[in-house]
Amino acid sequence: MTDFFKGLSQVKFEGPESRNPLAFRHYNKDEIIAGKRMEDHIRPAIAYWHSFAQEGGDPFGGRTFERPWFDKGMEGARLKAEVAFAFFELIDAPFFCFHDVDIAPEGATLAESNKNVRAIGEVFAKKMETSRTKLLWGTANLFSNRRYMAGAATNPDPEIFAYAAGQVKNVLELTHELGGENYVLWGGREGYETLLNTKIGREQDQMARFLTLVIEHAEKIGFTGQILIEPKPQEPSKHQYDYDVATVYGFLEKYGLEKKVKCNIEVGHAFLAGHSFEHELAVASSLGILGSVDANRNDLQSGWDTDHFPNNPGEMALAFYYILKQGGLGKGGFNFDAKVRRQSLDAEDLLHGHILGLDTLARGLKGAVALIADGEFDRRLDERYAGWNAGLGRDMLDGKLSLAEIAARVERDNINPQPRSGRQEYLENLVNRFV
Ligand code: XLS
Ligand code: NI
Ligand code: NI
Repeated sequence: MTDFFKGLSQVKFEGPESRNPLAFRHYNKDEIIAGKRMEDHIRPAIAYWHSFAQEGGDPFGGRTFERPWFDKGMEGARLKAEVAFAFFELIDAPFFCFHDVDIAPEGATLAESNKNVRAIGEVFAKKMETSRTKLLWGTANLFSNRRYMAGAATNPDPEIFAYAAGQVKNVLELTHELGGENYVLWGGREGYETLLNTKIGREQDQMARFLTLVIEHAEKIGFTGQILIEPKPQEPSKHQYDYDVATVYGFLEKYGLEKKVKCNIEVGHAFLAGHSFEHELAVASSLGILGSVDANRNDLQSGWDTDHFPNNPGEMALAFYYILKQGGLGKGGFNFDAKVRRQSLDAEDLLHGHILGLDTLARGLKGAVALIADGEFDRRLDERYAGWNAGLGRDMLDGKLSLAEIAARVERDNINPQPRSGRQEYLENLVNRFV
């Protein structure tokens, strides 16, 4: 048992009027919305790394958090697992996510590291017999250790590719054994710092080979979860091969993997790529590769992937709009890839962060459901493109007319199109009614 959360009890829904800071005001997991429990729409997950491994450091100073499991090797890792599952219960989380290095210390060899990960995996399995918290996804950290400074799959040294494969095999199998519903590959250092020492085509072939090996192994062991790539444009590598959703799709298609892999889209990464979060979701959904979400936000003034907890219901409403339109995230969910700030030292700060995130998602979800139920938003969108449903529009789309025939049609019918308002402000007002 752990007394890390001494004095704190399970966070409950108390409604918007509640003055209790340790209660949900909007997140009400069992409330039925658009035919489904709120929790089943959101499928929220706790990120092991940010909540239990993060030390509160920044580029100018190290650890600010004092956690009784830090620097204590495997004994600390076991305590950390105790604390993690106690937290899952306090926040009533249906899911969690982890990297191998978050859960267990690295050993001197791959075999030793993997053994440590497996030992904590056994602790998880035991805990999960009685806990309701399931595994949304597992992943291997192929970016922190110095061996990965020039990439994992895309490293010029094939032995590093091989080492990474040994790590991924272990975590993929553990993810499968724990009933994980997805496996994520974030290409942390799959990119380059300078072109002067880099062969881009060579490295991309390596990355595709690695991904293919992962897919094949997943099939071999009977893992039926989603394999997800998490796009991010910079940081840590100056140039990353998984820049954004569209880039990832082009990569997947080039290597014939677009039906086997989807995307895990992170709010802060979308922003770094110069997009909005909803843009990335809409693109992924239109390409059929919207798999899961990393929920957070960036500090918009200082930039970078600051992994704040989400606090913008309006942004989340637009996100949910695209998710609901494709019928939900399926096996995916909303992983809180978010951390409390380095001055947020206390155990209860972990609760405040997740309450903020969950209430924000709940408000976003409700807003999107109301927007869709009202119908005007979709109607307006359909009307804007109605010309393509019949006549000239239909014929051009269906390939019935050549360029010359289209040109002739314009002259014959004296087509002289008149510009129409895009009604952006009207639509922004419309959305505002619901969020
Ligand atoms: C880092 C990424 C990372 C992935 C998992 O920016 O968001 O946390 O989600 O490796
Ligand atoms: Ni992430
Ligand atoms: Ni990130």
